[in-house]
This record gives sequence, structure tokens and C-alpha cells, in this order.
Amino acid sequence: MQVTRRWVSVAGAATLLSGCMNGGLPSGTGGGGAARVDPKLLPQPNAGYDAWVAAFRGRAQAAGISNGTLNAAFRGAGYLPGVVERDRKQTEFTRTLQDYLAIMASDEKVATGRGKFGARRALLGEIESRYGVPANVVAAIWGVESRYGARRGDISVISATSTLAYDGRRGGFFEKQLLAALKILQNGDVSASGLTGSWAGAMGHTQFIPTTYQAYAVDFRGDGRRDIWSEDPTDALASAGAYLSRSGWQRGQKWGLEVRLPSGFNAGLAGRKVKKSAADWAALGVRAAGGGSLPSHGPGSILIPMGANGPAFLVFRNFSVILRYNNSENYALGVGHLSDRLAGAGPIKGSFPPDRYGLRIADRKRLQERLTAAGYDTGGADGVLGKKSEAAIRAYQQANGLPVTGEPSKELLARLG
Ligand SMILES: [Ca+2]
Repeated sequence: MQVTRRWVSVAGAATLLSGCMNGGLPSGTGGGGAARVDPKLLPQPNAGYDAWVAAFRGRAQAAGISNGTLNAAFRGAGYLPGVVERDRKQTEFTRTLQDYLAIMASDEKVATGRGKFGARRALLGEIESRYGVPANVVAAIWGVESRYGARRGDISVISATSTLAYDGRRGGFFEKQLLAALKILQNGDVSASGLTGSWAGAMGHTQFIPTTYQAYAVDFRGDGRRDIWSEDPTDALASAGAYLSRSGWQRGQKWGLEVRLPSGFNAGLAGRKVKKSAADWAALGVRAAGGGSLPSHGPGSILIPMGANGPAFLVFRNFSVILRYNNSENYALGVGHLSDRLAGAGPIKGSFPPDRYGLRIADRKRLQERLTAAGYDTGGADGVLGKKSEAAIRAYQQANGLPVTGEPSKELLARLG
């Protein structure tokens, strides 16, 4: 990924590329879950793309893809302008840990997640026995990647990856994904019409990109297919467990925990480069936020993702394994925290500092609520100011003769009441 604190997720992509993610966790979407087909996500005529595909077919055949597979794959596939648009827009917003947690692990999301976790407890227990990755950690990945299967993606993977390969910004990477997708079809794991995913080719319940699928997906019950796409999440969840296991997950060890730092803690000791034993951190005054002694799971690092005045964490080796799924510390903290919450833990205990506009999450929620009430759709009121909120602020500012910045402020909030 091109930067580490991005709001994205695609299994394995973190180690493979810069910023190729599905954006499966859009912010500010609140409700509005009903699927609407964006016409830009339907194939549109494009002569340049057609010429690219014609040339690609030769390269694919040289890589062992049959004509029959290519014909079946590209029947109905085509250039998707909406995919290129999303690829360009990806880097506009940076998300803080608080944003991530608001999106991944709000009380509402946790309540939904506990229901989904409970319903699949037996399966997740079997996966835990086989791969050593705790049921609640696999469930958290599931929740974050596809909202427990609700957002598996319905875009043709052949169309999406061929569009991005043709587009060329990261053409080499996406040509590899396209080839891997064709191999999946040729292998018979899924039909051409069933090979769907998110806009950047991340597929199924746990949003594996095709190369990650090829390397790590498993057929848990041995029915002959590694099926991560269907309603039944068995293979997908087992594949996530297998992937974390093969990435070095240490059985019986925690990812980390929230801690309380002593006043005057040397912030220079924060960051994954500094590793100390739990005993050494304890000697420096670090305490478990929930009370009790610091657990010992090998050398650990202190993370303060929102600065010294925000929440603090002690993370162990398994935290780095979650990073293999998506190389963002905020992502991994979000998954770790959600996994704890699914298992019954409470919310983060530390307080979050105000944002650069001086607003706290309650202020941001109120701003979204007031804008919505005034007729400016922010796409929900989750306290995460994304594209929709920015557009709503702009529209409000325009309509009220204010300087059009698209940025929130205390003045704007006061004006909205
Ligand atoms: Ca299977």
C-alpha cells in the first residue's frame, strides 16, 4: 500500500502492492445499504480496452490459459469506467484510528457482529482447531472485510482487473491478478458469472485478491472447490484462518491490548521499531487499560496512533500477522479491537483527542445530523466525515453564502444549531 493509514482492505494486497484495496468500508454511508447499480460499473464500449484485451489473450495463452477459458471469461466482460474512477479517488481521505473504529466497531456494528459470530461459532471453532487462529479474530476479519458476508462484491473480477490492467496506473499488478483470476476459472472453482468481487478484484467473504486466493485459499470440507463467493462462508473463513496461520500466527497469543501510559511517557518509545518484554514495559509504568498485569506474549511495541493524548496499545507478534492481511496499523488495531469486542470486551477506554478542526466525534455526528435535517445528505451520521459529508458541507456553504471549503468547523456547527 502506498501509505499505511489508508481505508482499504484486500487480503494479501498489503504485501503486494501500493494501495489496491476494495474500499469495502466506506465511511459516512450510514444506512443506504440497498444495492444500486452504478452504470459506470457496467461494461462500456472502449476501443483501446478491446485492443488491449486482444493483445493480452496472447500473453494469457502463453501462461497456460486456454482459448475456451478466455472466451468464457471475457463473454460479457468489459471496460468499467467506475473502477478507474474509484482507483483515482482512493487517496483523498485519510482515516484516523477513531474513524476506523467508528466504521468497524461502533456499538451497533459490534451488536450485529456478535450475532453473526454466535451464529457461526461452531464453524469458527473448527477453523480455530485446525489453524490455531482464534474464532473471534477470524470473525473480526470477516466483519471488516465484507460485513460478515453482506458485502462480498458483485462486480465481475475479470472486468475489474482487466480494466485496471489496461488503465495502466498499476497495470503490471492487475495483469497478474487477471491471470490468477483466469486460472481460478480454468480450475473450475467458480463459474465465470460467479467470479465477482469488489471494484479492485477483492473477492468473497474475506476479500481475497486472486493471487492471494491462489496461494492460500482452502477447501475446508474437501468437496473439491475452494468456494469463497457463495452465501456459505465455510471456505472463505477457513481460508482467512489458513492465511493468518501461514503468515505466522502464534497459537494461544493475543494480538495486543489497550494500555495506559504513565504521565511523561517518552513518546520516542512508541512505534513498532521499539520492542520490549511485558515486564520491561511494566517497569516503565505501562499498565493494562482494563486492569491486571500486562500479559506476556513475547516482545511487544507501544502504539499511540492518535498521539500521546489518545488511546495507547501494546501489540505483540500476532499484530504483525494481521498486518499481512492489510498493512495498516489502524486496520490491524481495528481488527484486534473488534475481535475483543466480539468476544465480549467493552469499547476503547482511552479518550480520543479532538480533530484538527477542534471537533470530537460527538460534534462530528451532530454536524452530520444537522446537515441531514437541513436537507444536505451526509449519508448517515457515524461521525466520520467522508466524501458525502464534504459534499454536504459544500452545498450548505454555497446555499448560505459562506466561503465554500467543504471543511467542518465549530462555527459551522454553531450556525447549524
Ligand atoms: Ca469447498
